[in-house]
Amino acid sequence: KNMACIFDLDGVLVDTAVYHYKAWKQLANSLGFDFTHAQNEQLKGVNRMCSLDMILKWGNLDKSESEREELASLKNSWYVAMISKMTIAEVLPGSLKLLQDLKEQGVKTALGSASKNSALILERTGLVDFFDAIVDGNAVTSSKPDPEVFVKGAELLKVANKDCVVFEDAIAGVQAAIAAGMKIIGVGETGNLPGAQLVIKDLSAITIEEILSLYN
Ligand code: B16
Ligand code: MG
Repeated sequence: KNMACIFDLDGVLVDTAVYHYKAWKQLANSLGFDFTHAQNEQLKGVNRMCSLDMILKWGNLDKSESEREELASLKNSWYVAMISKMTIAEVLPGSLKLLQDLKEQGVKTALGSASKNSALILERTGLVDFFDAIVDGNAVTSSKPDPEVFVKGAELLKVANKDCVVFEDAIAGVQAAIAAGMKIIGVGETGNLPGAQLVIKDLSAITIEEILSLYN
């Protein structure tokens, strides 16, 4: 079957969500406020500038365009310092095995990430060679929940949207995949990701056969 798997990066393949959280929290604290864990959930999958705008709103702060650019790049410098030290050990359980199996069986794969730092992360963790197409924050204009990132991936793989399965940990990402007309396997806690066909704890909890059975 001409189907494909499209993987989100942060929170699905690698454990970088914790670094985003630390860096945003440090930024908010430096501005004199804090935000909750539940609020942080809303930032997942959302691009850098949109995340900053949400955080500034929570802190009731109004910043000019140039101040916002500065704050975003400050957060990014902290984040990049953290991910520059990442190792293969931070690849989440089951990711490597599933990517290997998909490659062996000739199932097409794409990355569908909002991050502009995906190249560094893929290089640090040795995952780069597993993808037939890479679509990240540098390749799109609209942030998840807009479907652009996944639609571009399907186009590059020459697979119909309805024949793509998206792996996502974020509410915004699940919404993007729904808008693209794709199937969704949620990664994380059940109940947290309405709209997913299936929610698994991590990629060690799924096989290619189970992925293919979503089409029956
Ligand atoms: P960057 P994903 C997303 O990656 C993260 O979940 C989100 O928290 C982050 O703000 C966004 O990437 C942008 O990342 O600042 O590195 O460009 O989950 O879509 O792989
Ligand atoms: Mg994610």
